Formats: sequence, structure tokens, C-alpha cells
Amino acid sequence: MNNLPIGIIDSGVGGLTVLKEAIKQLPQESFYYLGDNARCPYGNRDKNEVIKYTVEMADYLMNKGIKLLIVACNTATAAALDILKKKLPIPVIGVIKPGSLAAIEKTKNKNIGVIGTKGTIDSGLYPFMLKAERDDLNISNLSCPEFVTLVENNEYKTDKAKKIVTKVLAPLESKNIDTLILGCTHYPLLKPFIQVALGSHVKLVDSGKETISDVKKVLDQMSLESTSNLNQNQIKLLTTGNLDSFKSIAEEWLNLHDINVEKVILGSIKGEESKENE
Ligand code: I24
Ligand code: DGL
Repeated sequence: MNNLPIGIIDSGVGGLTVLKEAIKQLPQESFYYLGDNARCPYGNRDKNEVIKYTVEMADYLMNKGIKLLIVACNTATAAALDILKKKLPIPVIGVIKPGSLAAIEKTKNKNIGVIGTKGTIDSGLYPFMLKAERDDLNISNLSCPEFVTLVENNEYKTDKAKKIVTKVLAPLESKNIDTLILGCTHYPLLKPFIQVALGSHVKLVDSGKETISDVKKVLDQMSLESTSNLNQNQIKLLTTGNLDSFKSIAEEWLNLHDINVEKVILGSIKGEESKENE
């Protein structure tokens, strides 16, 4: 047993889809969620930049005291998971392996699609993980950079979004996939349009959801579950960006009021700010 909080890091607000699932599946646990809104999105950034930012977030939460770290962002998982696993003395769980294993469980025809940001797709980590588990799979790896913008511009329920989703996913039509991994924090919001575009025979895998099922197993295996009733369900949100806009999205999404939100200034942001003031 261990009553320290679980840390969740993300490039911004998208990882709240993972936090929501965590609150649902792990009601006894407490959470620190850190979103790097000042430097979001990560999807088109250079790999080394993503590594640097992700390590800064992980170090920040390590200093606060956490018992396990979840990397909710697929782009950050693709770039930095191995580095974090080597660096940190606690379990570090990314979203790519759990999503891959769930897809392997679901597929019947061995044709699996993966969609994500440019960083995630170009890393090739999903196909690598999938093929390492099972070598007879056919993987279609497709980046959908427009999707994050649709969600962040609050256009994800519009006709425009439906058209873009259908167009961007068109290359998957001929691939005969029966399973699609949603390899990005934001894509669960576009699920209805993605399902219509691909047809009801395609099973959609929400990698965030699968990750929390994995976290549950790890907590159990390592006897890290929280037992304290005192810190039951405590949630603390941290952002490098604007407090008010972060708070309003989080409260609406999580259906909670008066969440504790704090501003964080990370190493290299501090550096950039002082450069500006010179
Ligand atoms: N959804 C996301 N990002 C945004 C947004 C959104 N604005 C409206 N909605 N903005 O991601 C990103 C930039 N902001 C972030 C906060 O600081 C300032 C800059 C998806 C979040 C999924 C949990 C639509 C919206 C909302 C409330 C809940 C859910 C949602 F307003 F999709
Ligand atoms: N969180 C990112 C991901 O899951 C999407 C947003 C971004 O590009 O930062 O890949």
C-alpha cells in the first residue's frame, strides 16, 4: 500500500480524457495532473524537444512525490517513454503498449489501423510494438494532424469535422482493417465521426482507457494501491499555461467544481522567459 498520488503528464488538456478514465476506474487514488499548455501541441514538434519537455514535467512531479507516472500523451510516450523508464525509480506507464495489446486482443483479420499525430506516427512505435507481440499483423499507420485542431477549436461536433474526418481516413478504406487504435488523447472526442467514416464493423481502441486498466494491474501486482480514506479522490491540476481556461475545460470535462489548479513554470520555460526580459 502506498498513499502517494499517481502522476499524469500531458502536452495540455487532452490527457484529461485519461484522467477521467482514471477517476472512474481507480476511485481510491489521488492524482496530480500536469499539462504543458504553454508549449502545446507536441504533435508536430521535433523529437528532442518533446523529450526535453516531457522529462521536465516528469522531474517536476517526482519532486512533488508520486508513486507511479502515467504518460497520457501519445506523442510524449513515443518520444520519451524509454528514457523516463530508465531515469525514474517508480513505474512509468505510457499509452502505446496498452493500446497495442488491446488491439491484438480485438482483431480477427489481423489488419490493424493506427492514427495519431505526426510525431507518434513518424516514430513508428505503434507498428513496432504490435509486430513485436505478433509478427503476422498488417499495420496501417496514418497521421491525422487536423484532428487535434478540430477538437481544440471546439469544432469536433460540427459538419466540417465530419467532412475532414471522412476525408483524412479515406486511405484506410482499402486496407480492410477491423480494428483501429485511437493513438492520440483528443481522438475519443471524434469517435462518432470516426466510427461512421470507417463503418460499424471496425472496432475502435481508446488507448487511454486501456492504459488505466493496465495501471490498475500494476498497482495490484506491486501492492501500490492507496488505502487511506483521507486522500480518497483528491485531484490536483497543474498547468504551465493559462489557469482560467485550463480550469474551465477541466471542470466541464470532469464534471467537477472548484478543482484545485496551480500554475507551474518549468525549467526551460523559465529560461525562455528570462531571455525575453534581457
Ligand atoms: N478541447 C480541447 N482543447 C481546447 C477544447 C478546447 N477548447 C474547447 N474545447 N483548447 O482539448 C486548447 C487550448 N487551450 C487549452 C486550455 O488553456 C488555454 C488553451 C480536448 C479536451 C478534452 C478533455 C472543447 C471542450 C471543452 C470542454 C470539455 C471538452 C472539450 F471546452 F472538448
Ligand atoms: N496529447 C497529444 C497526443 O496524444 C495530442 C496533442 C498534441 O499534439 O500535443 O499525441
